[in-house]
Amino acid sequence: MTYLAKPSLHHPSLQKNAVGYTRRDYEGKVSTLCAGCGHDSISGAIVQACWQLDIAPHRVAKLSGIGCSSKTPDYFLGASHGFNTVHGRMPSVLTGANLANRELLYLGVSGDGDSASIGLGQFAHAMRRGVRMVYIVENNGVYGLTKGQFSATADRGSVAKKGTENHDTAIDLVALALQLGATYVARSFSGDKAQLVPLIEGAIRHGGAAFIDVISPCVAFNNHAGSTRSYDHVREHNEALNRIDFIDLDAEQQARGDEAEILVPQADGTQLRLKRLLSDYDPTDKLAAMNHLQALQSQGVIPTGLLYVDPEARDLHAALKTSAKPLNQLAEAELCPGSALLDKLNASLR
Ligand SMILES: Cc1ncc(C[n+]2csc(CCOP(=O)(O)OP(=O)(O)O)c2C)c(N)n1
Ligand code: SF4
Repeated sequence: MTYLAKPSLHHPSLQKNAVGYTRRDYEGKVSTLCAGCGHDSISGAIVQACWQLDIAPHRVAKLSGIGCSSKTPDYFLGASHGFNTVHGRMPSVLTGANLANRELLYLGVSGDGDSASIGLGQFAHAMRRGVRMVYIVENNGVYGLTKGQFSATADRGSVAKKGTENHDTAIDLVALALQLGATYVARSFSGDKAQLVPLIEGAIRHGGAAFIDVISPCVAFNNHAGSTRSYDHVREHNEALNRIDFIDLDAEQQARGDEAEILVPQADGTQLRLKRLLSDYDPTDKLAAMNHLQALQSQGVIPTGLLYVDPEARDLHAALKTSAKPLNQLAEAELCPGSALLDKLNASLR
Protein backbone atom coordinates (compact mmCIF):
# COMPACT_ATOMS: atom_id res chain seq x y z
CA MET A 1 0.00 0.00 0.00
CA THR A 2 1.38 3.41 -0.89
CA TYR A 3 0.26 6.81 0.30
CA LEU A 4 2.64 8.68 -2.03
CA ALA A 5 0.96 11.35 -4.14
CA LYS A 6 2.24 11.96 -7.67
CA PRO A 7 3.72 15.43 -8.19
CA SER A 8 1.26 17.57 -10.14
CA LEU A 9 3.95 19.64 -11.88
CA HIS A 10 5.24 18.31 -15.21
CA HIS A 11 8.52 18.98 -16.92
CA PRO A 12 7.79 21.77 -19.44
CA SER A 13 9.44 19.93 -22.32
CA LEU A 14 7.19 16.84 -22.14
CA GLN A 15 5.72 16.01 -25.55
CA LYS A 16 2.07 17.06 -26.02
CA ASN A 17 -0.57 15.43 -28.22
CA ALA A 18 -2.86 17.22 -30.69
CA VAL A 19 -5.26 18.34 -27.93
CA GLY A 20 -2.44 19.78 -25.82
CA TYR A 21 -1.95 17.10 -23.16
CA THR A 22 1.16 15.20 -22.10
CA ARG A 23 1.03 11.47 -21.40
CA ARG A 24 1.26 12.31 -17.71
CA ASP A 25 -2.10 14.11 -17.96
CA TYR A 26 -3.71 10.72 -18.65
CA GLU A 27 -2.31 9.05 -15.55
CA GLY A 28 -4.07 8.65 -12.20
CA LYS A 29 -2.95 8.06 -8.63
CA VAL A 30 -0.01 5.83 -7.67
CA SER A 31 -1.20 2.21 -7.85
CA THR A 32 -1.67 0.30 -4.60
CA LEU A 33 -1.78 -3.11 -6.36
CA CYS A 34 0.91 -5.79 -5.82
CA ALA A 35 4.16 -5.14 -7.69
CA GLY A 36 3.99 -7.15 -10.93
CA CYS A 37 0.16 -7.38 -11.06
CA GLY A 38 -0.96 -7.58 -14.69
CA HIS A 39 -3.69 -5.00 -14.03
CA ASP A 40 -1.11 -2.19 -13.76
CA SER A 41 0.14 -2.92 -17.29
CA ILE A 42 -3.44 -2.66 -18.59
CA SER A 43 -3.80 0.75 -16.89
CA GLY A 44 -0.60 1.80 -18.70
CA ALA A 45 -2.02 0.58 -22.03
CA ILE A 46 -5.26 2.57 -21.50
CA VAL A 47 -3.21 5.71 -20.75
CA GLN A 48 -1.11 5.17 -23.88
CA ALA A 49 -4.13 4.55 -26.14
CA CYS A 50 -6.08 7.62 -24.95
CA TRP A 51 -3.01 9.86 -25.25
CA GLN A 52 -2.17 8.58 -28.73
CA LEU A 53 -5.76 9.01 -29.93
CA ASP A 54 -5.83 12.65 -28.69
CA ILE A 55 -8.87 12.04 -26.49
CA ALA A 56 -9.38 14.91 -24.05
CA PRO A 57 -9.58 13.31 -20.57
CA HIS A 58 -12.85 15.08 -19.71
CA ARG A 59 -14.52 13.31 -22.67
CA VAL A 60 -14.12 9.91 -20.96
CA ALA A 61 -16.33 8.24 -18.34
CA LYS A 62 -14.70 5.23 -16.65
CA LEU A 63 -16.87 2.83 -14.69
CA SER A 64 -16.05 -0.28 -12.70
CA GLY A 65 -17.36 -2.74 -10.11
CA ILE A 66 -15.48 -4.28 -7.17
CA GLY A 67 -12.14 -6.09 -7.18
CA CYS A 68 -8.45 -5.27 -7.65
CA SER A 69 -9.24 -4.79 -11.36
CA SER A 70 -12.15 -2.51 -10.54
CA LYS A 71 -9.87 -0.36 -8.37
CA THR A 72 -7.64 0.43 -11.35
CA PRO A 73 -9.66 3.39 -12.75
CA ASP A 74 -8.16 5.31 -9.83
CA TYR A 75 -4.73 4.74 -11.40
CA PHE A 76 -5.43 6.12 -14.90
CA LEU A 77 -7.27 9.07 -16.43
CA GLY A 78 -7.35 11.02 -13.18
CA ALA A 79 -9.08 13.96 -14.89
CA SER A 80 -11.93 11.87 -16.37
CA HIS A 81 -15.40 11.16 -15.00
CA GLY A 82 -15.51 8.02 -12.85
CA PHE A 83 -18.02 5.85 -11.04
CA ASN A 84 -17.22 2.81 -8.91
CA THR A 85 -20.43 0.75 -8.73
CA VAL A 86 -21.26 -2.17 -6.44
CA HIS A 87 -19.95 -5.64 -7.33
CA GLY A 88 -21.03 -6.80 -10.81
CA ARG A 89 -23.31 -3.83 -11.50
CA MET A 90 -21.04 -1.72 -13.70
CA PRO A 91 -22.75 -2.66 -17.02
CA SER A 92 -26.20 -1.38 -16.04
CA VAL A 93 -24.83 1.86 -14.58
CA LEU A 94 -22.73 2.34 -17.73
CA THR A 95 -25.80 1.68 -19.92
CA GLY A 96 -27.81 4.30 -18.05
CA ALA A 97 -25.03 6.89 -18.22
CA ASN A 98 -24.54 6.20 -21.91
CA LEU A 99 -28.25 6.66 -22.64
CA ALA A 100 -28.28 9.96 -20.76
CA ASN A 101 -25.20 11.37 -22.52
CA ARG A 102 -23.91 9.77 -25.70
CA GLU A 103 -21.19 12.38 -26.15
CA LEU A 104 -18.78 10.74 -23.70
CA LEU A 105 -16.56 7.76 -24.37
CA TYR A 106 -17.57 4.95 -21.99
CA LEU A 107 -14.85 2.76 -20.57
CA GLY A 108 -16.00 -0.18 -18.40
CA VAL A 109 -13.28 -1.95 -16.41
CA SER A 110 -14.08 -5.19 -14.64
CA GLY A 111 -12.65 -8.44 -13.32
CA ASP A 112 -13.51 -12.03 -14.20
CA GLY A 113 -15.19 -12.35 -10.79
CA ASP A 114 -17.04 -9.08 -11.29
CA SER A 115 -18.22 -9.94 -14.84
CA ALA A 116 -18.35 -13.76 -15.03
CA SER A 117 -19.65 -14.55 -11.52
CA ILE A 118 -21.87 -12.02 -9.74
CA GLY A 119 -22.23 -9.76 -12.80
CA LEU A 120 -22.77 -12.35 -15.52
CA GLY A 121 -26.36 -11.29 -16.24
CA GLN A 122 -25.34 -7.65 -16.40
CA PHE A 123 -22.46 -8.45 -18.76
CA ALA A 124 -24.79 -10.44 -21.03
CA HIS A 125 -27.39 -7.71 -21.39
CA ALA A 126 -24.91 -4.90 -22.05
CA MET A 127 -23.43 -6.99 -24.89
CA ARG A 128 -26.73 -8.01 -26.45
CA ARG A 129 -28.05 -4.44 -26.37
CA GLY A 130 -25.03 -3.11 -28.24
CA VAL A 131 -24.13 -0.39 -25.76
CA ARG A 132 -21.34 1.64 -27.33
CA MET A 133 -18.46 1.19 -24.91
CA VAL A 134 -15.02 -0.25 -24.40
CA TYR A 135 -15.52 -3.11 -21.93
CA ILE A 136 -12.28 -4.53 -20.56
CA VAL A 137 -12.17 -7.62 -18.34
CA GLU A 138 -8.85 -8.00 -16.52
CA ASN A 139 -8.95 -11.79 -16.40
CA ASN A 140 -6.74 -13.57 -13.83
CA GLY A 141 -8.95 -16.62 -13.13
CA VAL A 142 -9.28 -15.75 -9.44
CA TYR A 143 -10.90 -13.32 -7.04
CA GLY A 144 -7.67 -11.44 -6.30
CA LEU A 145 -9.13 -8.95 -3.85
CA THR A 146 -10.61 -11.65 -1.61
CA LYS A 147 -7.41 -13.73 -1.63
CA GLY A 148 -7.47 -16.02 -4.63
CA GLN A 149 -10.62 -18.19 -4.81
CA PHE A 150 -11.21 -19.66 -8.33
CA SER A 151 -13.40 -17.43 -10.48
CA ALA A 152 -15.85 -18.69 -13.09
CA THR A 153 -13.27 -18.21 -15.87
CA ALA A 154 -10.71 -20.57 -14.25
CA ASP A 155 -10.00 -23.55 -16.49
CA ARG A 156 -11.16 -27.00 -15.40
CA GLY A 157 -8.13 -28.88 -14.10
CA SER A 158 -6.14 -25.77 -13.21
CA VAL A 159 -4.60 -25.88 -9.76
CA ALA A 160 -4.84 -23.24 -7.01
CA LYS A 161 -1.79 -21.97 -5.13
CA LYS A 162 -2.52 -24.30 -2.22
CA GLY A 163 -3.01 -27.33 -4.51
CA THR A 164 -6.82 -27.55 -4.88
CA GLU A 165 -7.97 -28.51 -8.40
CA ASN A 166 -10.77 -26.65 -10.15
CA HIS A 167 -13.53 -29.08 -11.23
CA ASP A 168 -15.93 -26.57 -12.80
CA THR A 169 -16.16 -25.77 -16.50
CA ALA A 170 -14.75 -22.34 -17.36
CA ILE A 171 -16.95 -19.56 -18.70
CA ASP A 172 -15.31 -18.24 -21.86
CA LEU A 173 -16.22 -14.54 -21.94
CA VAL A 174 -15.00 -14.17 -25.53
CA ALA A 175 -17.31 -16.96 -26.73
CA LEU A 176 -20.17 -15.45 -24.73
CA ALA A 177 -19.60 -11.94 -26.07
CA LEU A 178 -19.57 -13.29 -29.63
CA GLN A 179 -22.74 -15.27 -29.11
CA LEU A 180 -24.47 -12.33 -27.41
CA GLY A 181 -23.81 -9.92 -30.27
CA ALA A 182 -20.81 -7.81 -29.27
CA THR A 183 -19.50 -6.26 -32.49
CA TYR A 184 -15.81 -5.95 -31.59
CA VAL A 185 -14.32 -8.85 -29.65
CA ALA A 186 -10.65 -9.20 -28.79
CA ARG A 187 -8.35 -11.04 -26.44
CA SER A 188 -4.93 -9.92 -25.31
CA PHE A 189 -2.32 -10.37 -22.61
CA SER A 190 -1.24 -7.73 -20.09
CA GLY A 191 2.37 -8.68 -20.89
CA ASP A 192 2.01 -7.69 -24.58
CA LYS A 193 1.50 -3.92 -24.75
CA ALA A 194 2.42 -3.83 -28.43
CA GLN A 195 -0.71 -5.88 -29.09
CA LEU A 196 -2.94 -4.44 -26.37
CA VAL A 197 -2.62 -0.69 -27.08
CA PRO A 198 -3.86 -0.90 -30.72
CA LEU A 199 -6.66 -3.26 -29.63
CA ILE A 200 -7.85 -0.63 -27.12
CA GLU A 201 -7.54 2.08 -29.79
CA GLY A 202 -9.62 -0.02 -32.17
CA ALA A 203 -12.25 -0.52 -29.45
CA ILE A 204 -12.40 3.23 -28.76
CA ARG A 205 -12.99 3.94 -32.45
CA HIS A 206 -15.58 1.19 -32.80
CA GLY A 207 -19.24 2.14 -33.20
CA GLY A 208 -20.84 -0.47 -30.92
CA ALA A 209 -20.22 -2.86 -28.03
CA ALA A 210 -16.48 -3.56 -27.87
CA PHE A 211 -15.22 -6.24 -25.53
CA ILE A 212 -11.57 -7.03 -24.70
CA ASP A 213 -10.68 -10.00 -22.53
CA VAL A 214 -7.18 -9.30 -21.21
CA ILE A 215 -5.38 -12.13 -19.47
CA SER A 216 -3.79 -10.40 -16.52
CA PRO A 217 -1.85 -12.63 -14.11
CA CYS A 218 -2.39 -12.26 -10.36
CA VAL A 219 1.13 -12.55 -8.96
CA ALA A 220 -0.13 -13.03 -5.40
CA PHE A 221 -2.55 -15.95 -5.95
CA ASN A 222 -2.43 -17.38 -9.48
CA ASN A 223 1.06 -17.27 -10.96
CA HIS A 224 2.35 -20.75 -10.06
CA ALA A 225 2.91 -24.01 -12.00
CA GLY A 226 -0.49 -25.64 -12.63
CA SER A 227 -2.25 -22.30 -13.17
CA THR A 228 -3.39 -21.53 -16.73
CA ARG A 229 -3.32 -17.76 -16.02
CA SER A 230 0.33 -17.46 -15.00
CA TYR A 231 2.82 -15.35 -16.97
CA ASP A 232 4.74 -18.49 -17.99
CA HIS A 233 1.66 -20.42 -19.14
CA VAL A 234 0.25 -17.54 -21.18
CA ARG A 235 3.61 -16.77 -22.83
CA GLU A 236 3.96 -20.43 -23.83
CA HIS A 237 0.42 -20.86 -25.21
CA ASN A 238 -0.38 -17.40 -26.63
CA GLU A 239 -0.90 -17.34 -30.40
CA ALA A 240 -1.57 -13.93 -31.95
CA LEU A 241 -3.93 -14.24 -34.95
CA ASN A 242 -3.41 -10.73 -36.30
CA ARG A 243 -1.98 -7.28 -35.57
CA ILE A 244 -3.93 -4.03 -35.81
CA ASP A 245 -2.72 -1.00 -37.67
CA PHE A 246 -4.78 2.08 -38.61
CA ILE A 247 -4.77 3.90 -41.90
CA ASP A 248 -6.58 7.10 -42.73
CA LEU A 249 -8.73 7.86 -45.73
CA ASP A 250 -5.90 9.35 -47.80
CA ALA A 251 -3.81 6.29 -47.37
CA GLU A 252 -6.85 4.16 -48.26
CA GLN A 253 -6.41 5.03 -51.92
CA GLN A 254 -3.08 3.28 -52.02
CA ALA A 255 -3.83 0.54 -49.54
CA ARG A 256 -5.63 -2.36 -51.08
CA GLY A 257 -6.22 -5.35 -48.85
CA ASP A 258 -4.09 -8.21 -50.11
CA GLU A 259 -3.94 -11.74 -48.81
CA ALA A 260 -1.84 -10.69 -45.86
CA GLU A 261 -4.19 -7.97 -44.66
CA ILE A 262 -7.85 -7.15 -44.13
CA LEU A 263 -9.28 -3.61 -44.29
CA VAL A 264 -12.26 -2.79 -42.08
CA PRO A 265 -13.99 0.62 -42.25
CA GLN A 266 -14.57 2.30 -38.86
CA ALA A 267 -17.45 4.44 -37.57
CA ASP A 268 -15.16 7.53 -37.43
CA GLY A 269 -14.24 7.27 -41.13
CA THR A 270 -10.81 5.72 -40.68
CA GLN A 271 -9.87 2.26 -41.84
CA LEU A 272 -8.58 -0.43 -39.61
CA ARG A 273 -5.90 -2.56 -41.25
CA LEU A 274 -5.37 -6.00 -39.85
CA LYS A 275 -2.16 -7.83 -40.62
CA ARG A 276 -2.99 -11.50 -40.74
CA LEU A 277 -0.62 -13.70 -38.77
CA LEU A 278 -2.75 -16.82 -39.20
CA SER A 279 -3.58 -16.81 -42.89
CA ASP A 280 -6.98 -18.52 -42.85
CA TYR A 281 -8.49 -16.49 -39.99
CA ASP A 282 -11.03 -13.87 -41.09
CA PRO A 283 -12.28 -11.80 -38.11
CA THR A 284 -15.20 -10.38 -40.11
CA ASP A 285 -16.72 -13.85 -40.54
CA LYS A 286 -18.39 -14.50 -37.19
CA LEU A 287 -19.35 -18.12 -37.62
CA ALA A 288 -15.95 -19.13 -38.96
CA ALA A 289 -14.25 -17.15 -36.20
CA MET A 290 -16.28 -18.95 -33.52
CA ASN A 291 -15.38 -22.36 -34.94
CA HIS A 292 -11.75 -21.45 -35.38
CA LEU A 293 -11.43 -20.17 -31.82
CA GLN A 294 -13.02 -23.29 -30.34
CA ALA A 295 -10.72 -25.52 -32.40
CA LEU A 296 -7.61 -23.63 -31.27
CA GLN A 297 -8.70 -23.51 -27.63
CA SER A 298 -9.40 -27.26 -27.57
CA GLN A 299 -5.70 -27.75 -28.42
CA GLY A 300 -4.66 -25.63 -25.42
CA VAL A 301 -3.81 -22.59 -27.55
CA ILE A 302 -4.77 -19.12 -26.24
CA PRO A 303 -5.75 -17.19 -29.40
CA THR A 304 -5.20 -13.42 -29.06
CA GLY A 305 -5.74 -10.41 -31.31
CA LEU A 306 -8.88 -8.98 -32.88
CA LEU A 307 -11.09 -12.07 -32.91
CA TYR A 308 -14.21 -10.53 -34.46
CA VAL A 309 -15.27 -7.16 -35.83
CA ASP A 310 -18.51 -6.14 -37.52
CA PRO A 311 -17.81 -3.23 -39.89
CA GLU A 312 -21.51 -2.37 -39.85
CA ALA A 313 -21.91 -2.17 -36.10
CA ARG A 314 -24.74 -0.02 -34.72
CA ASP A 315 -25.37 0.90 -31.14
CA LEU A 316 -28.26 1.10 -28.69
CA HIS A 317 -28.95 4.76 -29.49
CA ALA A 318 -29.54 3.90 -33.15
CA ALA A 319 -31.91 1.08 -32.14
CA LEU A 320 -33.88 3.24 -29.70
CA LYS A 321 -33.76 6.42 -31.85
CA THR A 322 -32.80 8.47 -28.83
CA SER A 323 -32.04 12.16 -28.60
CA ALA A 324 -28.75 13.20 -30.22
CA LYS A 325 -28.31 15.77 -27.45
CA PRO A 326 -27.36 14.75 -23.90
CA LEU A 327 -30.51 14.74 -21.74
CA ASN A 328 -29.21 17.48 -19.46
CA GLN A 329 -28.99 19.83 -22.47
CA LEU A 330 -32.61 19.43 -23.55
CA ALA A 331 -34.82 22.48 -23.01
CA GLU A 332 -38.25 22.28 -21.35
CA ALA A 333 -40.05 22.42 -24.72
CA GLU A 334 -38.18 19.28 -25.88
CA LEU A 335 -38.68 17.47 -22.58
CA CYS A 336 -42.37 18.33 -22.31
CA PRO A 337 -43.95 18.42 -25.81
CA GLY A 338 -47.40 19.37 -24.46
CA SER A 339 -50.74 17.86 -23.43
CA ALA A 340 -52.05 17.44 -27.00
CA LEU A 341 -49.24 15.01 -27.80
CA LEU A 342 -49.80 13.18 -24.51
CA ASP A 343 -53.51 12.80 -25.31
CA LYS A 344 -52.62 11.42 -28.73
CA LEU A 345 -50.17 8.95 -27.20
CA ASN A 346 -52.71 7.82 -24.60
CA ALA A 347 -55.36 7.38 -27.29
CA SER A 348 -53.01 5.22 -29.34
CA LEU A 349 -52.60 2.86 -26.38
CA ARG A 350 -56.33 2.34 -25.74
C1 LIG B 1 -22.11 -8.28 -3.22
C2 LIG B 1 -20.68 -8.66 -2.93
N1 LIG B 1 -20.33 -9.97 -2.87
C3 LIG B 1 -19.05 -10.32 -2.65
C4 LIG B 1 -18.10 -9.36 -2.46
C5 LIG B 1 -16.67 -9.78 -2.17
N2 LIG B 1 -15.79 -9.58 -3.30
C6 LIG B 1 -15.08 -8.45 -3.43
S1 LIG B 1 -14.14 -8.42 -4.80
C7 LIG B 1 -14.67 -9.97 -5.24
C8 LIG B 1 -14.19 -10.66 -6.50
C9 LIG B 1 -13.10 -9.93 -7.19
O1 LIG B 1 -12.64 -10.71 -8.27
P1 LIG B 1 -12.40 -10.11 -9.71
O2 LIG B 1 -13.59 -9.35 -10.18
O3 LIG B 1 -11.95 -11.21 -10.58
O4 LIG B 1 -11.26 -9.03 -9.49
P2 LIG B 1 -9.72 -9.18 -9.11
O5 LIG B 1 -9.65 -8.78 -7.66
O6 LIG B 1 -9.28 -10.58 -9.35
O7 LIG B 1 -9.06 -8.21 -10.02
C10 LIG B 1 -15.58 -10.47 -4.32
C11 LIG B 1 -16.22 -11.79 -4.41
C12 LIG B 1 -18.49 -8.00 -2.55
N3 LIG B 1 -17.61 -7.00 -2.44
N4 LIG B 1 -19.78 -7.68 -2.78
S1 SF4 C 1 -4.00 -9.70 -5.28
FE1 SF4 C 1 -3.61 -10.30 -7.38
S2 SF4 C 1 -5.09 -9.11 -8.62
FE2 SF4 C 1 -4.93 -8.14 -6.58
S3 SF4 C 1 -3.34 -6.57 -6.80
FE3 SF4 C 1 -2.34 -8.41 -6.02
S4 SF4 C 1 -1.61 -9.45 -7.89
FE4 SF4 C 1 -3.16 -7.96 -8.53
